[in-house]
Amino acid sequence: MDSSQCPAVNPHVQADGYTSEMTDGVPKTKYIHNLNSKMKDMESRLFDEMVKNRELNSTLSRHEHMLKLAESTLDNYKTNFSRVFRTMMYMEQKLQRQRKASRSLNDKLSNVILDVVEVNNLLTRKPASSHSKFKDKQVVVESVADVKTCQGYTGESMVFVDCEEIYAEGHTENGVYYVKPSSSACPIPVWCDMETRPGGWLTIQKRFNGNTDFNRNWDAYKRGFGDVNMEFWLGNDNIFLISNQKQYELRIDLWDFSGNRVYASYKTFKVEGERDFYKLHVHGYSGSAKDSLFKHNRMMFSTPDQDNDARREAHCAKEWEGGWWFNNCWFAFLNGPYHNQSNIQWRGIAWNHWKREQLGRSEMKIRPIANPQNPN
Ligand SMILES: [Ca+2]
Repeated sequence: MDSSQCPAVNPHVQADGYTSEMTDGVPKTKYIHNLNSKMKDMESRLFDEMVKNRELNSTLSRHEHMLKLAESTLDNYKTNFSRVFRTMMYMEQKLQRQRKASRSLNDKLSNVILDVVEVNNLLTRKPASSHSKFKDKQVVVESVADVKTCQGYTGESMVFVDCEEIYAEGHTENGVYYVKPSSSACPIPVWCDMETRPGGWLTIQKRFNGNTDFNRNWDAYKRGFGDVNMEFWLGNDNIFLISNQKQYELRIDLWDFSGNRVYASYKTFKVEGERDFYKLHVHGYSGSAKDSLFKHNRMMFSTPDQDNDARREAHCAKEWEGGWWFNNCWFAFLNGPYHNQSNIQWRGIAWNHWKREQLGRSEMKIRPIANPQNPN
């Protein structure tokens, strides 16, 4: 048979139907089949990745939401913390104010307790001296602190708290009388000036001849010294007790060596107790001596052994040899050494606004204000 008559056989088509045309050494049909297979595989994996991506996006969204919630909570915490912090600061300030108020109350309470203790100390009693006849005999200044019992005192005079009450009872003669300050248990001898108008002046200091030494220390000025009939200092404790039982005025009489006399009057007078160093309170000057005491108002008492003055670089009481309410150091000074002459350099009794010389006599005396509500 003629080969040309035989059906044509495609040399690239094999029995399984694949053409034998080759691509990259693989029959083309098989190559395409492989590609399709790979494509499907990739599509499948792409689909899986898309699913995973959606899940990741969903997770991310949840996390973002949670993060926002956390931020919001944190903001709330910050706000609350600021509020709590401000509250704490407010409470701390309030606590500090309360502590301060508590300290102030404690101080006041301590002062009250000290006052009570001080008065109690002064009320301690001891036997008192004779009380029958006082005039023209020596009567030593007696401190309330030294009076242990009131033995022998039964008379009416015991009830008088100052010379003004004695005067009001008709005793108009100058002299020594016993008065019992209202917070004291026993009487003390005092000199009552009944002649200086309007009468009833209780004398707390008197000097006229220099026989009594006024250059003394704290304890002597505290208790008082001298003879009530002569020269004396009544004692800071006594002055404290008497001047605090009512409202008192002060009168100071001064004489020079020629017998000239002036006076200084103050509407109010009071001294504080020992724990306040017998601080002086004196106001409302009038008189003929001019006011030399104003610089001594609110000054504490100083003695040669206690420097409570306002002059830092000096000890006024030691320098001027006497106890007084020194400032820096003085305009008025009535307790210094007695010089029996006018002497500009050394003056123990001095009142600068009257005369810049030693004075011959001085008296300090107090009486209750007639009408405390209207002292004028
Ligand atoms: Ca000083």
